[in-house]
Amino acid sequence: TSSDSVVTLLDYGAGNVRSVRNAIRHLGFGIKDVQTPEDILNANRLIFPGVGAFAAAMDVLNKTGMAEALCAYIEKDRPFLGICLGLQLLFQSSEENGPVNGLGLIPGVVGRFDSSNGFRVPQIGWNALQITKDSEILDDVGDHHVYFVHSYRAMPSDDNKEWVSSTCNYGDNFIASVRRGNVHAVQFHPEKSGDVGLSVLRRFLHPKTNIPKVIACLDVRANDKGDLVVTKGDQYDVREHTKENEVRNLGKPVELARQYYKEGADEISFLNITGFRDFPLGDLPMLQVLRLTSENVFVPLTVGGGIRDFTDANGRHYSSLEVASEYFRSGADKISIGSDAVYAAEDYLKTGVKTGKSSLEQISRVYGNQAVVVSIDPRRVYITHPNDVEFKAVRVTDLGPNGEEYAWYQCTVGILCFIVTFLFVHTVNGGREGRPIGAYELAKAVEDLGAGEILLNCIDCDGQGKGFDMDLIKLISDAVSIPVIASSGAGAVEHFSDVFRKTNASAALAAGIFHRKEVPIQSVKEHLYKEGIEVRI
Ligand code: 1PR
Repeated sequence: TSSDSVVTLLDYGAGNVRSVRNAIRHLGFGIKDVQTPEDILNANRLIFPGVGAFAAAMDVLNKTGMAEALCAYIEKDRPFLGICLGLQLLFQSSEENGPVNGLGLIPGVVGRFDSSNGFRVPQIGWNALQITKDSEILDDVGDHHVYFVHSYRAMPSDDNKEWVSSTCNYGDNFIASVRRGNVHAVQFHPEKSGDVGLSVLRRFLHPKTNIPKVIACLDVRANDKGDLVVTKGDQYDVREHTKENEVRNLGKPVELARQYYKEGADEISFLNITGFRDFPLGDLPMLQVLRLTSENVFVPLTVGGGIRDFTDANGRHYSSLEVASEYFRSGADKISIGSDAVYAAEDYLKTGVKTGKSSLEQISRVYGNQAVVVSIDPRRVYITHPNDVEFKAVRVTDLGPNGEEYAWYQCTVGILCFIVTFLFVHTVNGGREGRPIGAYELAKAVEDLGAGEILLNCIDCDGQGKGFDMDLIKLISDAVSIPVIASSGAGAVEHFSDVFRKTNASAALAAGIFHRKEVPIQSVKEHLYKEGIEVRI
């Protein structure tokens, strides 16, 4: 477990914090218990579920030196979440068996509810919040009720108004939550407040990150009759292993894209892997697919395949920028570059000079980095020792066929051959060629050259349904700061939670399982949600 996925818990043993522990684990985090004040100072993220009585809690905190450590931690604006008494202790003092001094970070005195106005004390039950300022962790709460159990409460005043993020009415209009920078505290119990409570904890644990995306990918190509079909390869081989050897046909691109949009896909990618293709602008059907899809599919569309400079049979030169522009005009939000980005990265690494002339650089200069995806299509190459190659190697989770403990990931490009037929010269997709560059080197180089996102495939895993290549995805998503889309190998809903838990991928893409209707997109979303990973529902 990386330190990002561990939360430090301050449990001074005064009561039951089992539900808080369970909720944290349910959301996929490990727990480190505070033993010493240093543990507080070293925490990445600290949860303080105060339990028991105010005076007894302050007594423990003062005696152990934890009160001082807590104040230092909070004054440094380190991520903090106080719950219930964990909110009250932040105030100057409490009337509970007191007055007793608190940590003194927030102006105000914690007092007892007034039961004379007909409200039973303690407040034990569900109540709604009035959100008074942007608190981030409460973003999903809205009108939902949350669970309170307390007899004492802090009241909003001019002195503490910079802290108050929501109030609640129970006879008094009391403080339900506070927030300043990274410091949060809530009077209610998120661990007892159902889904909406879990969302509060989740938002504290995963601050400000984009929620992971699920992308449906349609590999599109002309079949032997010339119709555009959605196909799907096994390790990039898209032909049926029958006598006719035809291109596998899994449906019509526009129809499938619409269906995936309705089922909740966060993005749709079209990869034009058409074999016989003079050049993309001659490929009117693909432009038509984009036009029709974008009419009623309202999530981002990416298109890739064949984006490069091109000279046609009549000697007319088309720049990759013109090709991309045509795609954008037809409804694409992003274009994806594969082979041409490999050549650009190789040149850049050789010379150390950004010429500005590669497709990648030109398109990102005109349309912005966010519009340019680089598709990496690497193949795993096992080695016995990481120094056997000049490329970045990883220690593999599963050993190679000869017990090799390491692998590097060799980038490949589509090979174009020329076929002269009766009237025309066609380019043919003639398989893939390994290049002298690794996925790691390529990813870093294209980030430098202006790529805004990486679509990370893996030929070995493609179509196998055995899960993503975690070694590869970890390597690349840790190496670059642009978003990385994990692709190739999804076969079950668990593969998606795995990739988001164990790597820094921002999105996961699948093709086969969606096309073959083995796993609907909705089930993936539901599974992620159940696993405590936030998704767009
Ligand atoms: O090199 O710029 O012309 O781009 C070609 C594009 O086409 C690249 O993005 C490359 O990935 C893609 N491509 C080329 N040949 C194939 C093939 O299958 N023969 N498809 C191909 C790529 C891989 C993924 C696939 C995932 C998930 N397919 O797109 O969808 O592996 O599959 P799974 O969930 O079924 O495992 P250029």
